[in-house]
Amino acid sequence: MKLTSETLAHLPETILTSPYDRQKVTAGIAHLSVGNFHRAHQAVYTDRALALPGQENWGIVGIGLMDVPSEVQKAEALQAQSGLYTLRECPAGRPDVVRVVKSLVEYIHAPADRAAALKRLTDPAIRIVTMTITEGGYYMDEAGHFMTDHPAIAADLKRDVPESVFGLLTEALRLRREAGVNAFTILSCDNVPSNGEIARRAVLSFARLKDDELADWISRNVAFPSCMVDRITPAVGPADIERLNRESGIEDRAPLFCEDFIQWVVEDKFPEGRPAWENVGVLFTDNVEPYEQVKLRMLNASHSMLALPAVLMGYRFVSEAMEDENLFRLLQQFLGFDSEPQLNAPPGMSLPEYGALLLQRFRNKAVSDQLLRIASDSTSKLPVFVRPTAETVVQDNGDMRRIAFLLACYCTYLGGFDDKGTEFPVTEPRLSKEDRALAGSSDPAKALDMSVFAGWGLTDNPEFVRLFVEMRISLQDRRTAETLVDVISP
Ligand code: CS2
Repeated sequence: MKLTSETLAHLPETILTSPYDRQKVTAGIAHLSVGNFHRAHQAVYTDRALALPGQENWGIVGIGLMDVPSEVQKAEALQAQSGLYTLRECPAGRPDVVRVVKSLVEYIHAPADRAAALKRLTDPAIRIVTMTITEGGYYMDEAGHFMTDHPAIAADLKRDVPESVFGLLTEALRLRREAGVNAFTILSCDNVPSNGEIARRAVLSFARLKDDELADWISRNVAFPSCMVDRITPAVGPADIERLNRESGIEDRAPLFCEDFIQWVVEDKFPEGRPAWENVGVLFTDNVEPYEQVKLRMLNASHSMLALPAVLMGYRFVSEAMEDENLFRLLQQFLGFDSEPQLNAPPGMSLPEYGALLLQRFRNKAVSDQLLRIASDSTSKLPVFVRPTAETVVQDNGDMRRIAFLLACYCTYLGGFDDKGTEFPVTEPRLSKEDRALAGSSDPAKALDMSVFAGWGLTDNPEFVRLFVEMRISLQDRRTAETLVDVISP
């Protein structure tokens, strides 16, 4: 059965839907960059909220931003399906649940119709703009300043019709101000600490380069709440599409799968209103920071700590790598000795329990998340997920083996061959040529001059430099598994 708004009423009973009449739903949220994670997370909470009374004006209009073939395909698929898609939630040891998510009521591919995207963003009905533009998408340098000189930003400043996220937001806000329409709230849903503040800094910096007065207006009128988001959502390849459709019996051109765990902690700062997300499992708080810190520095950092060595060891799936006793111990030690001691637990949360739960989530075979998905864009992820922990360990002259090992694995991973000599794709869109050359230099210490490590203070500690060089040589001469044995030994 093809998935369309016509077939929605005739889905098999095994497929769940949130109980509301989609015909009555209008868009109140615009989401920029509709990745898998958005469709498995924010769109799901909103899908639940739309079933509550008085919520029908909080549908989502998705806006795709990237002009690449995969995004064009996704746009075509979602447009043909009126924004509908199936989502398979995969708990460990219990049957999967398949639902059709209905909250995405419209989809615009901005590169194909920039005017339509801008028009939607200036529509007074849109009161919240959410976005998932990845860690590196905020153009922050190592000191936390917006990269005003970055070629992508400089190019967008010259365009009449903007193409970047910040150009689009600034232009939409300018048009709203001109038309006397209230500003929307901007909610970043990326894995970045203080994502609200970072989004504010990026939007204001961009706007300031265009028009000082507009920047002042934005700073007075736009709210930028922070939030912590969590749900493991693997990439979906052609074989997954085939499998998911075979299992669900639905012909869906954009199906998804994810774990059953889901969490969203949001700062309650929505002057233009928001869906009743608090009634469908979202936690609202005045202080998101401790939740963000714990999630990024425990879960995301462990993901990197696992993925980079595991890829080199020839593993391709997270659950498979978690069965390697030594990798498992590496994560336990990283969590227990490096991350947890540096963190404050949010109210009612136990860090050891949180750590144990995340290891259990990683072990979930039904999800079979891809290590290469996690390893990709490590150049943007390591400074966000690992840097704060690494800085403290190195500054305190603590046991620096795990950090040195991870960073050494990152450099080897950039070479694109695992220990068995098998080539794997290295997706590092933000790695500069200079950094690539430093990582590949015959002098292993040179890699510490890469801009990805700028500001970490690593070279201030000679013992760290010694360890890092030792790890790099060991990775080359003895390979990853043997090096790991030394890292986890007492
Ligand atoms: C992962 C995240 O990409 C990564 O590095 O750590 O995508 C992770 O799966 C999500 O943040 C889970 O909420």
